[in-house]
Amino acid sequence: MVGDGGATYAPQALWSARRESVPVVFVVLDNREYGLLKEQARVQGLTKAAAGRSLPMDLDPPLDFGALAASTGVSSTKVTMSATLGATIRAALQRGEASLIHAGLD
Ligand SMILES: Cc1ncc(C[n+]2csc(CCOP(=O)(O)OP(=O)(O)O)c2C)c(N)n1
Ligand SMILES: [Mg+2]
Repeated sequence: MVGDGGATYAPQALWSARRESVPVVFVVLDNREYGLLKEQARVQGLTKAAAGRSLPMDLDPPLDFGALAASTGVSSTKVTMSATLGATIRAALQRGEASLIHAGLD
C-alpha cells in the first residue's frame, strides 16, 4: 500500500513485478497530494518556497496510475468507495499475478 506521492518514486517496481512474475498487489491510495509533507510544512509554517512561490504539494493534475500500470503490462482496477476496496484486493490476490488497485480517496 502506497500513497499517490510515494508511488511516483518507484514506478519501476511495477515492471519488475511483471518481469519476475511476482504476484504482488499494489494499492495506490490517491488523495491527490503529498499529504504528509503538506502537513509537515503547515506545522512548520513553511507555506511558501523561495521567491514567494507556493510549495507544490498538490498532485494536480492528478496521475492516472492505471495507465502507468498498463505501460508496464500490469493490469489495474479503479475503485472510489472504501466499502469495495477489501473485495477488490481479495479478487486481485486470487488472480495470482501482479496488479494495481487505484483507490481514489475523498
Ligand atoms: C524513498 C523515500 N523518498 C522520499 C520520502 C519522503 N516522503 C515522506 S512522505 C512523502 C510523500 C507522501 O505523499 P503520499 O505518498 O501521497 O502520502 P499521503 O501523505 O498523501 O497519504 C515523501 C516523498 C520517503 N519517505 N521515502
Ligand atoms: Mg497522497
